[in-house]
Amino acid sequence: MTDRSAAAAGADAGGKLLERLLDGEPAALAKAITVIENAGARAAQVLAGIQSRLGHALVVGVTGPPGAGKSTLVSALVGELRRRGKSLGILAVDPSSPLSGGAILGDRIRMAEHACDPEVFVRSLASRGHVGGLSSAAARVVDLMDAAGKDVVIVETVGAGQSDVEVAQLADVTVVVCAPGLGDEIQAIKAGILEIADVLVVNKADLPNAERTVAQLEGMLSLRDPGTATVPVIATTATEGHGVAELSDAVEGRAETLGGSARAGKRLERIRQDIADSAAELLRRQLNDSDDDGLRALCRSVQRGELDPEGAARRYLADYMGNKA
Ligand SMILES: Nc1nc2c(ncn2[C@@H]2O[C@H](COP(=O)(O)OP(=O)(O)O)[C@@H](O)[C@H]2O)c(=O)[nH]1
Ligand SMILES: [Mg+2]
Repeated sequence: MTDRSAAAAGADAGGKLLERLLDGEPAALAKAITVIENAGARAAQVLAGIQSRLGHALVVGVTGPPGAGKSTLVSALVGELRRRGKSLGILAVDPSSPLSGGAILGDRIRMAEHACDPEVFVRSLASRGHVGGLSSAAARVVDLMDAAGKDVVIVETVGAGQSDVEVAQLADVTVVVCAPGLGDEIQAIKAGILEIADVLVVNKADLPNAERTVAQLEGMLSLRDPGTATVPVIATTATEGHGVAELSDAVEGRAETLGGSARAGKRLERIRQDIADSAAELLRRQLNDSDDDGLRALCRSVQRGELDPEGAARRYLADYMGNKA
């Protein structure tokens, strides 16, 4: 095959894939996710092709400490939202898992009850090998699920610091889950996680001390925003489905309060962040590979004490932008 006919065949295959993806075909969605995980020209083509079809899905982030019952709760929430007629995409993100390609076994088992439902699409992402980092890989998978027509996309992440905040940036509504008797649950929540919560859940309400945990959280919230109760605290027993309808109401209510324009604004902010990340990455690569005279001269200036590294960086950027932008 000549280069040109190979490129044409690739474009055709990409075009068909895009069409099938936008029709919501589960196999095409799975294939498209693999394509964008592998990056390359075809990935760029798929990502460009979906941009005008984004913004339909409500993106719900679910985070909290390991063992709080997030996956069990997500499965119960999926059941409730299916009864409300919604189609769903679920993305489990585990920054600590070295497994690739998506088998987070426990989560798979917990989602098994939805395995035969074509309106429920489940995918896992592990930490390894994503160009541009885990959170941007997750954002792209969410976009694909959105483009495939899912009404709600749920992103579950283990509460492990930075990942929570990144989920919050990805999500329209962020649900923070904790459980009584996890020991450090309140500690984890104090460490910034409260700031990102739109809805707080105390799961395992069947265990002792659940009410006390609810009261503690409500106390912390009222200290933060005296007189306002914008973040509801909901007790659930995910294993029994208790409180799940109330949680669905809270999530859907929050989405309504937020409105379409706020969600579009969040999306623009995310795109801005993606562009900034890509620009920083390109510049880093350019600098690492660079052997240009300008950069070498700046190094010598720093060595002679004429400039500090930040000043040199500013000068390099000014020259670089002047010449290339
Ligand atoms: N008693 C009780 N156990 C639960 C509840 N929800 C989940 N679990 C159990 O807690 C464990 C951890 O659940 P999982 O969903 O994997 O938590 P995750 O790590 O936050 O995703 C599992 O053994 C669940 O069966 C609940 O409401 N009550
Ligand atoms: Mg889980």
